[in-house]
Amino acid sequence: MPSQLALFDAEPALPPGFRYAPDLLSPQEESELVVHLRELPLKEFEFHGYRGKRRTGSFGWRYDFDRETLDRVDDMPGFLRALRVRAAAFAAIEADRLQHVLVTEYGAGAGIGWHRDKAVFGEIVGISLLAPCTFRLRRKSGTTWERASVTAEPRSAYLLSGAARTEWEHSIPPVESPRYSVTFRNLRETVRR
Ligand SMILES: O=C(O)CCC(=O)C(=O)O
Repeated sequence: MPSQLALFDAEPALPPGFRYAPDLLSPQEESELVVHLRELPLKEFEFHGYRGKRRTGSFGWRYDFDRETLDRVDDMPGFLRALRVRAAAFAAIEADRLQHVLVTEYGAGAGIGWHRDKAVFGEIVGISLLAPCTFRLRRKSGTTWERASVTAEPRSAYLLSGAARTEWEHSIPPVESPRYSVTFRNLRETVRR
């Protein structure tokens, strides 16, 4: 029988469909990627006039939050296509099924609120660079929330699929120093154009 202390100490289990790999990239690969990411023409994220303290850029496809449309945009540059191969291998998805990528730059003090990604997207593979962050997950359970979290370390990858993708929300509290995330998403069959 586990002791009561052990029960209180137990971390809530991560939701089904969530996978995490701590060292997808080497420090050298991370540095090279950051050089490329800093050259991208990222724009301040804005949603119905609200500024999210993040800068973002999309390739392949771009979701327009104001118009609620998915639009074709420039193809991924070579360095993101190479990263996509690594992301796809981790997620056991064919690389060309990850047709969209979102690059997000979080300045110190920036985070992202609770949300589920738009239904036009299927699985999500996120790669974290520079600062670590707490990747939080929650799901409504009666009148309370089931919660789980993981530290997304620099150079790590996470996969959101299954229930973790469709039933659970995620959020990231403000980071202490700059962080980049590169999130590859696949388009659901019904919206593929
Ligand atoms: O930065 C991340 O890893 C998560 C990004 C995210 O949740 C989003 O852009 O919807």
